[in-house]
Amino acid sequence: MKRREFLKTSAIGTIASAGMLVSCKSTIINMERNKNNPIILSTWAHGLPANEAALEVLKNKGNAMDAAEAGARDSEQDPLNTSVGLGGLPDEKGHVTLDSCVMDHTGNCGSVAFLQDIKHPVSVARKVMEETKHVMLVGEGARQFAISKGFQEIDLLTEDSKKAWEEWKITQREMTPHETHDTISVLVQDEKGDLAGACTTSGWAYKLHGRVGDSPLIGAGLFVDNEVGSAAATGLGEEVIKTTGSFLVVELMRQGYSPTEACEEALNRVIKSHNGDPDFQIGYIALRKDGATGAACLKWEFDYALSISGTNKLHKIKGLI
Ligand code: SD4
Repeated sequence: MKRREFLKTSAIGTIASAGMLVSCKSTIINMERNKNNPIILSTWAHGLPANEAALEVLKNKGNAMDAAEAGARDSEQDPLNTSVGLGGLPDEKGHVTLDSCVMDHTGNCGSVAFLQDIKHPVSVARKVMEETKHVMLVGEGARQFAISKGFQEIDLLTEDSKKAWEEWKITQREMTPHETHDTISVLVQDEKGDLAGACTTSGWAYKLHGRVGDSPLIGAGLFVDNEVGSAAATGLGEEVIKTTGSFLVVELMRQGYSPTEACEEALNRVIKSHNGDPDFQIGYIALRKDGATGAACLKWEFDYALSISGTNKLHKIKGLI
């Protein structure tokens, strides 16, 4: 087993990590590879069934990427989840438009944005990663690519979502993603210790037609660095994008912050840029290479599901402000 030592030196010092040198702070963290593998960490309460689906894949010899994809698919196919895939609330024009990305332990990634009529955008994102030279496909091009790969076209607007949209049209009340949260992000560490992640959403309910959030953007909605850890976001995508949130969380872990401290520090920057009083939600989850996990949210409450050592449990945390 490889042993990594993260050496935090004073203010701008160095981290010595098996030959890797990076700036950081003081203390030594032994980055032993986690022995409690596998670990699955997912956003919100529907992270519980997503974790189960991911675990099943791992039990059948799937790797971290297979498991993260399976977890995300579980939410995508759930018509009762109004923020993901089938049954997702539409944009202002009544179109369900989907954003998703995946990233594996090699640093490879794939993404789709503004994708319509396809039930499993996470699997299309994986195909972009594995079967094209590109990272990201959007809109009609992404849809055509999906169809060319055998994905079925289906109407994702359920009767319930249509009804909700028709009611919204009467008032056109401004909503934030927090009112209809439930984007699923799944972070997995498999038995080999490899990390991978997936993120998938229908985004901000009743958004402008064409709006894309953080969830398909590598570094914003999701980031995986197999040396250090992985992180993923939920909440107001515009604000996650402005701080490249998930990348920031992983970089802070590289500098020696614990997963929870890293999530908090990333959120502190948002709090500062909104004069201490942001009126929206962002939640981060983080999984470090040594198996430490953490999460934080800006306001109100946030739930995440953690599956570790055979137990899959929902954890509730309070906002920083
Ligand atoms: C977005 N981040 O499109 C997503 C929304 C979300 O829980 O996370 N909802 O901005």
